[in-house]
Amino acid sequence: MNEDKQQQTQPTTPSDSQNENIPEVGGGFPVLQYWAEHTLSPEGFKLWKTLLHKSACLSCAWGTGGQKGGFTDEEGEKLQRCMKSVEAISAEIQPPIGTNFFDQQSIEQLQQLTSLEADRLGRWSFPVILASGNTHYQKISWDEIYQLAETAFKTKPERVASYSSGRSSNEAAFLLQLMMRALGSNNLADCSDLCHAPSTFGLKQIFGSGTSMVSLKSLKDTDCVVLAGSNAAYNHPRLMNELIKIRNKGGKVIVINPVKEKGLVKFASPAFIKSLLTGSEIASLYLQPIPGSDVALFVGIQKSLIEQSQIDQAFLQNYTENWPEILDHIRSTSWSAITQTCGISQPEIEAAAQMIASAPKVVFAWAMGITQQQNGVDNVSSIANTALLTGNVGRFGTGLMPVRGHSNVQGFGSMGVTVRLKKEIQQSLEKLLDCPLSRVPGYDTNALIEAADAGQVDTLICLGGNLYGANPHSHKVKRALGKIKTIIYLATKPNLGHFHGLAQQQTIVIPVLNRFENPHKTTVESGNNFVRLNDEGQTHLKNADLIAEVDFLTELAHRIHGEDPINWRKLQDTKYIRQLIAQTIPGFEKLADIDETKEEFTIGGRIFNQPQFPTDSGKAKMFVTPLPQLTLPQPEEFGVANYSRGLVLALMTGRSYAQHNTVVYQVNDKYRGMSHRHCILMNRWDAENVGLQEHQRVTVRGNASQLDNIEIIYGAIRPGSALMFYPEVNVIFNAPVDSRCGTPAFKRVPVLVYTNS
Ligand SMILES: Nc1nc2c(c(=O)[nH]1)N[C@H]1C(S)=C(S)[C@@H](COP(=O)(O)OP(=O)(O)OC[C@H]3O[C@@H](n4cnc5c(=O)[nH]c(N)nc54)[C@H](O)[C@@H]3O)O[C@H]1N2
Ligand SMILES: Nc1nc2c(c(=O)[nH]1)N[C@H]1C(S)=C(S)[C@@H](COP(=O)(O)OP(=O)(O)OC[C@H]3O[C@@H](n4cnc5c(=O)[nH]c(N)nc54)[C@H](O)[C@@H]3O)O[C@H]1N2
Ligand code: SF4
Ligand SMILES: [Mo]
Repeated sequence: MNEDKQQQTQPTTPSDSQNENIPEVGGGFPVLQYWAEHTLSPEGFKLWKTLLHKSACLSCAWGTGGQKGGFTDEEGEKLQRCMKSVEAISAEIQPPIGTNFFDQQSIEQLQQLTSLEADRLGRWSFPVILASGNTHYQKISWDEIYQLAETAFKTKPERVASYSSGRSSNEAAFLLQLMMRALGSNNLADCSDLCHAPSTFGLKQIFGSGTSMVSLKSLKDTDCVVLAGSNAAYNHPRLMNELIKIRNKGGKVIVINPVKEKGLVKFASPAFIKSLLTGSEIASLYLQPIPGSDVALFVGIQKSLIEQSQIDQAFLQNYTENWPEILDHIRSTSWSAITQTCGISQPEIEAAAQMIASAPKVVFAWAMGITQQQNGVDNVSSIANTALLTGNVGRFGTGLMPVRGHSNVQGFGSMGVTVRLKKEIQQSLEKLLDCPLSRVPGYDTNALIEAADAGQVDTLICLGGNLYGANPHSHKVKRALGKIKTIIYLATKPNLGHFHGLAQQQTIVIPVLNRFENPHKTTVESGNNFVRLNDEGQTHLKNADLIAEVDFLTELAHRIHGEDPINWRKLQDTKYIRQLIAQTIPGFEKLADIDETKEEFTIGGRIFNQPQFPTDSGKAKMFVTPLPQLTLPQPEEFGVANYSRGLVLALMTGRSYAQHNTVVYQVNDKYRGMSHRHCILMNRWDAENVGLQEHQRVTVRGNASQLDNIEIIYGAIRPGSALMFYPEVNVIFNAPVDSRCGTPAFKRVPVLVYTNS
């Protein structure tokens, strides 16, 4: 094993690709151009209609739209809709898949499609089945579906599982878990297991509450944002408006990211004319640590705060537990261990500490760079410790803010779609169902794949998402899903999971209506804990045979469970589901009469403007965060017999500019100069050190398999690390998970990059 390179002698601000087409700033005119092209195109009318519909944006959890109109945020600010929203809507308003399409396309042919091609097939518009031995998906009637599904659910409860993705409504999510728990199964895997589970787990054990504690209003009041492991310029563009405003009033933004993301250096926001013309500076300080090393960096910041006598001793004494242990750990961790682990020099760490100490109010925000690590929970704890040491929690304008993913992923967790159900919810569900819930622990996503691979799952229902594409080690996932007897996918659009994630006996795809087409009112929850009400809508898919998720789930539950103690069919009116939610889920009381009041609201008990927390003692409980031991395998360990040039790197896998998770909208990433999906972003120094060059084609090998013909692109990325796009890259590696919450280490994948030529 070899230590990650220290790179003290290497360039810390590496040069970009020589491609002169790369924009100088993130955002800007290309965004407006995209808006114009789409909103003025033949589909423009449908697009505008949807943008103006009273429903929350489909895309990310920053949350725009709802009752105040498509362009308004929860503070009533206008012009808050980004291009990602248009991208998501454009994909949903595609024409339907033709009724005889599957007669002509065999499953083998469909398996050749790329993610983008699969999405471009159009909308699912009639239910289909692929039975074992058949080569083509075939149309199937609703009666047959319910019969097959009912039979499939009549197996041992532990052998039934669900997986879900956070785009469906709170109502559908609540029904899903109620149906599963009524059956006696806690197997409620969810995309959050692959995403922010370490945030939820970490925050819950420290503060007793697992979500962001910062409201949008409070964020607007802060003086400093620490943004770690997030590429908000791509994935939460409207957060950029807040960062610009914070900088404009003299505040600071500290970015922590091994990649110097263009839009986090400078961003041109279409919301402000001046910003659009000249671009706005975002990062006041940009630190590029070694992937996976954030704990070391935060412990370094804490050490420097102690050395500068900048910690808030009174706050620690009054409002936290375990602080003496934390101080001991920080003091006994040497500067050399810190700088060697994270690769950031002591003066840079001290500058960050100074910036945090001198800001009256600091918000700490993070995303996947922090959570998708083997020590993701420690990462979150180390950020929380930094906030607590400086008294930046429990006060307006301060706090911890995980930047969530899918537009309703947080709602799924609140609704009880989780393997770690809150005690209060468990008790109220037991009352509702009039029986104890099963005590058999449920499968999270990683456990689900393992259980399926061990032949322990008979039936799987997927409420959205792409279980196949989202997980590491695609071959293994395919094999595991192939051992499940029945898989039922509820989906709006086709994705690779529907063609590769096939069950042993039957795979059924149910076409569903999305949020803005739903005949029922629904609700969702943003990452800022704000609940939005979505109005009823209509689909453009005339003569198609789609169903609302709630209608399918209630009918299925009725067939499985009968009418007692829940009258499932009555729940087809979503108003009654909201009443059950209001009864059973703490903080959602206002949902009981939201149909009448139309009042969107912030969930009670989540935003802390006082340092009192829902823990047993009322204090925040601090956790020691050991420094990670970051090693990379030797080249020989990859089992490649011989190669002429190559090196081992820590690969980060994530999103390009134009994709939403496993769904690719455009092949190129113009802000990183990657013109197609089969590129690896590398540092020039690394490449040239072993005789590789930009644009050369290489093989990238992980611990599961390899991808050939990958083009090297130079980027402003930390030496020793690289970046590639998922879902394609998921084929090459099996990732270790954080044992506390099962989240795979997608952001630190050891790979051998080599060539024989
Ligand atoms: N347009 C668009 N919007 C989206 C999504 C999308 O796919 N497209 N997906 C949604 C979802 S589900 C999610 S979870 C979010 C994802 O949003 P993000 O978390 O912003 O997305 P990622 O691309 O996974 O990675 C974020 C950043 O982490 C950095 N990083 C990698 N490793 C490390 C590390 O070890 N330390 C630090 N400090 N940084 C690191 C990467 O360089 C990258 O800039 O976005 C949501 N919004
Ligand atoms: N290597 C690597 N892998 C990763 C990640 C990474 O950074 N690197 N990130 C992980 C993260 S953060 C996440 S969240 C997961 C994402 O994993 P998933 O959530 O499982 O995947 P998505 O690609 O978001 O799912 C898209 C599909 O959802 C369906 N869909 C869209 N809207 C609706 C709806 O309203 N109802 C229903 N029923 N279906 C709908 C469509 O069929 C669409 O094709 O991927 C994870 N995988
Ligand atoms: S920032 Fe997120 S929620 Fe807001 S408009 Fe953009 S994609 Fe939608
Ligand atoms: Mo996510």
